[in-house]
Amino acid sequence: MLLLQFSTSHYCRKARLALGYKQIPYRVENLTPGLHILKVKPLSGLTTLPVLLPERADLPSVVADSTQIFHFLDGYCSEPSLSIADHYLNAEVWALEDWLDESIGIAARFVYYEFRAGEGKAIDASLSSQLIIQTVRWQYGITPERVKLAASRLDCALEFLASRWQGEKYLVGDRPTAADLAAAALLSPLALIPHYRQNFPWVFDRITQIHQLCGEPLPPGLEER
Ligand SMILES: N[C@@H](CCC(=O)N[C@@H](CS)C(=O)NCC(=O)O)C(=O)O
Repeated sequence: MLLLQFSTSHYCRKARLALGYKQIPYRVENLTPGLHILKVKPLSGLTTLPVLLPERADLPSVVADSTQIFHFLDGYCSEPSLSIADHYLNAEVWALEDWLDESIGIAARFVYYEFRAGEGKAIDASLSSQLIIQTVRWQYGITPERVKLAASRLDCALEFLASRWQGEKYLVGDRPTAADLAAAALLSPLALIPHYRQNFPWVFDRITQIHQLCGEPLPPGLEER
């Protein structure tokens, strides 16, 4: 299988966690932001990564969107499953996965790029890096007002996740599911931000554990642990 990705994207990390969790061998092709559209749009009709190419005649030729990749991988390799056999619990898994994907991953992106452009500029103050950060901010419409809303959305999410990840071991049920893998990937950009590291250390313990379980290298900010 071939995963088309941006090496630093938290949504691409999400796809890698699932591939790793299921121990499916795969290769990656890192695309250049902007130019990626020339390759991706004809394949999927979308402009976003990750895109998975299963590269087998009996399988779909293209699976685009990290949530669709999760579903595809669950069908391709049923164990370990990203789902739960119980119908109601499974509905909760996929509702959480969708919320994390459509809302929390985007909020994390907003807060992360605001941090990298301001307080966290020293992480890489080079002109090229700051240019990329400013381009991303423009592309996604990241303004201080929208960052404030994103930060309050994250506070709400972390309060909810605390009730699950801190108390029980996993977000739904007694083993990892699509919801845990999505949360581990989509909250990973916060690992570089001192506010989150200081106030929510349990988030980063769980992110670390899930990455280890999936055989995926830790995200920036957690590597040395
Ligand atoms: N819901 C999508 C979101 C993916 C996404 O936002 N990917 C970003 C990178 S983090 C992207 O490809 N952006 C480029 C673009 O929108 O042109 C998924 O889960 O795959």
